[in-house]
Amino acid sequence: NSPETQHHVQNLEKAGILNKTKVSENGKKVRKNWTQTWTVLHGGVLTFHKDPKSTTTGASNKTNQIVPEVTVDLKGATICWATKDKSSKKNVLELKTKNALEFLIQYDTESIIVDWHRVLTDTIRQLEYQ
Ligand code: I3S
Repeated sequence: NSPETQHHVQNLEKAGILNKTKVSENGKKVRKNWTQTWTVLHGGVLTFHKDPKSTTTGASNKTNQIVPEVTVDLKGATICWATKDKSSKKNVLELKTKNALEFLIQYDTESIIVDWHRVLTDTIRQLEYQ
């Protein structure tokens, strides 16, 4: 965990809206539930936030609107382009975490998802050396 490696990972930061769904947990397939999520990459951790529209409480309470839903430690994770059998959508990434969670991440605009693929790949690679 050298200062230099930390510096590299800290430079790999990104945020934006993506569509995501969990597809599997501990080797068990779960029912897809695609939702739009504010996604933040920071310090080697990816955080999906709850869709403000989908929260049942405090829709009028601004402080409640952006709530972290899932945090994914990217150390030991893998990212790749999903094969066609994984989804009928285009531009789909498959993220598998060290603790056996699998997510699909998708966005219709290709350049946006290509950027996420690059930054997630670089982050995961950097974390290997920590
Ligand atoms: O891989 P699947 O099961 O065909 O995924 C689709 C379904 O989850 C569907 O919902 P229900 O079958 O639960 O009603 C979703 O609406 C679709 O979006 C899922 O497929 P895509 O190809 O969009 O990932």
